[in-house]
Amino acid sequence: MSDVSQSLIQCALLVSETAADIARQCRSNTKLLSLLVQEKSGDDANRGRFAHDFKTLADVLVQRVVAKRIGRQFTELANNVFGEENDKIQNNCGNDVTIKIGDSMDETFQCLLEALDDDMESARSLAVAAHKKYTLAQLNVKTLPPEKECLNLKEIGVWIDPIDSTNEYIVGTACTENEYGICSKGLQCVTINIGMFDKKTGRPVAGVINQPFHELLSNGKWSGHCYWAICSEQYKLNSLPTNIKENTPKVVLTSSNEEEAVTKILQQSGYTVVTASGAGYKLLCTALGLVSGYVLTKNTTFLWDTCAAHAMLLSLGGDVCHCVCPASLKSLSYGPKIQSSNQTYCNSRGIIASHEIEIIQRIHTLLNG
Ligand code: 2IP
Ligand code: CA
Repeated sequence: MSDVSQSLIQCALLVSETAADIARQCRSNTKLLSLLVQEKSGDDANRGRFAHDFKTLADVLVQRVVAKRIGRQFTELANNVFGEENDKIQNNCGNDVTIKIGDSMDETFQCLLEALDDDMESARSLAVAAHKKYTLAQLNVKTLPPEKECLNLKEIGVWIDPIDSTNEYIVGTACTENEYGICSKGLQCVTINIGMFDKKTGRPVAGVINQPFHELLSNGKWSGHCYWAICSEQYKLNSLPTNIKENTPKVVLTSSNEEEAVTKILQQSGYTVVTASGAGYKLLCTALGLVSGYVLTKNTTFLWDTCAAHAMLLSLGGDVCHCVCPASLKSLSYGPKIQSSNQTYCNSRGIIASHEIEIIQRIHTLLNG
């Protein structure tokens, strides 16, 4: 298929696989990983959640690759693709290098060479990965998205979370699923999230989540899985399992950082409370129907963590709402990045997410009295 005929959701899904491949390569190359784990500072850091917040070359590179590919194929969107990370990484000589994806692989290679202190082999393999294009047939996805999604591109903005659960990504262990099919931590909690929203209404309209470390194969390599959804005026479509509502256990996911008191309230109302890492992963588990919902009372997630999964939950008839919000139940709303400070884009009242509005209403009442 030629790039020109791709829909935005197809493009996002395909570039999420390029991103997943970069994430897997950086993870499997210990040299790359140890060279490039860097602590975030100032407004960029998620201080509410981590005493030390890190980013890796994979975070920065993935964000640039996704933004470049979408902006190139859909020029209307070129200035409307936003991400969690800034585009700089410091090399071992202490110089800030701005990561740029060139029009040619060689330009990207030259840039990576500087970031990687002239490590030719690593720079070349990452440049090849950054320019690699997949076909839909190569993806591990349940169903393929439509060729036309009828979105008005002039009104769309995109939020990218290049590597969600960076801390689990750095630690790099494989985890075993619990009885609900959920990993409480580990590489399985890492997701790449690409969310599309309507700039006028603030509503998510489409989303892609790629889980690069979905399954550890017997040869020691990881295979990924990707998911997509559209929730526009014309379509409510997704690649998620069907009939999830009938089979969902009365389980709620929370952060390991959540307040005891919140867990108690949920338990007293008959919910089993399970913790897992990664905001994107917890939202994905909710969209997959593994749990009834995800509750967070803290200000530790951002628009890029929630936008893609929010579109998925809307496509199922659910939602993602503000949690600590006694006056009323309100959906999270999305807007473009106009300031550099990450705190501006924080979901500061926490979140309640579910594939069923009634569950959100029940939990909202429980927690807000
Ligand atoms: C993080 C990541 C964390 C999450 C935090 C996010 O994003 O998803 O795991 O905390 O809210 O902002 P928790 O695991 O407690 O849910 P990133 O890894 O992109 O910084
Ligand atoms: Ca994140």
